[in-house]
Amino acid sequence: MGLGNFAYANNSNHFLATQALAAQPFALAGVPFDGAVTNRPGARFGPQEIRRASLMLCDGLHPYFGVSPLDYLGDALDMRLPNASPLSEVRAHIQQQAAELMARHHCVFLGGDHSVTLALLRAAHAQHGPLALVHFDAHCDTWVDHFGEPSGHGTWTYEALQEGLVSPAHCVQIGLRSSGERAAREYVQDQGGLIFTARQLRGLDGAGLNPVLDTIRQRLGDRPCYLTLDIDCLDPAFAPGTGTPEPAGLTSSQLMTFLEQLAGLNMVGMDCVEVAPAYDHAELTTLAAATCVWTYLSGQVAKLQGAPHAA
Ligand SMILES: [Mn+2]
Repeated sequence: MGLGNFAYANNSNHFLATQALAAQPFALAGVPFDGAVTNRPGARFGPQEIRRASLMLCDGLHPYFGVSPLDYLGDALDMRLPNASPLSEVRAHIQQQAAELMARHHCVFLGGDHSVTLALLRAAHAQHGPLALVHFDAHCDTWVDHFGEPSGHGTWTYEALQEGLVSPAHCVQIGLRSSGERAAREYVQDQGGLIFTARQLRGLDGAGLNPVLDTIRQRLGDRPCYLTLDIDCLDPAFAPGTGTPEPAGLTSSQLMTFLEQLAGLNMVGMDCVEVAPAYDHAELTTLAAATCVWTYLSGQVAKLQGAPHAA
């Protein structure tokens, strides 16, 4: 099978995978931390199960982009993280390890809960300056505290904007629908960014999403862009294995349309977070996550190759 899938590459005894990473333009890394969740823990097991679910994605070309990312991809395995230290210390570890990888590769990180994204954005910002952000989520993640604690998996977007990591006008949130006070739910819009709620996107798919996609492309332009995918943006029918599921979410095909059609943005990195395999059924969630990561990587490899769907 060769270096046939993310799972295969995750075998640390696999000589080809470990040797290949150094020269590969793209790298995958797990961030197995879930110490900042509000509700159900378990996302620390996301990386290994997403890799396992990638097994069948690796036999051929992506159906839209017409490429396979595997010849361009190495697996940096999972970050070594403390899991009983204050969140600020965990994030410092994540940032340092992410910075080292980002200096050498275009990276995709597998969470972990969404608190890890703040550390990843700090590393990306150090390299690229204020970023555009495409943020798929059921939740706004702009709460100013975490149920009395200063930070958690629902505060990172607020913190990223406060720290200037993300340019407010170039921040777009897609799929929001959870309960919450107006000030938090509409914070990004109040700062000048864009929000497309799950309700606004109901019934829109394929070409029906073109006006939304055009608006996003025009707004974000060619600014370095980070994409963060909280798997709970999907309806629990498509992704039940997550800590904080919210009914009436995006469909897999809606999300795939976004990922395909936004590939032409100036992407500098991605994460896929909040996959909690213990709550999954029939690998629905890990398969969705693996397919999303594969689609993102295929889109970026297509650009590298000058393939027709890259724009
Ligand atoms: Mn989130």
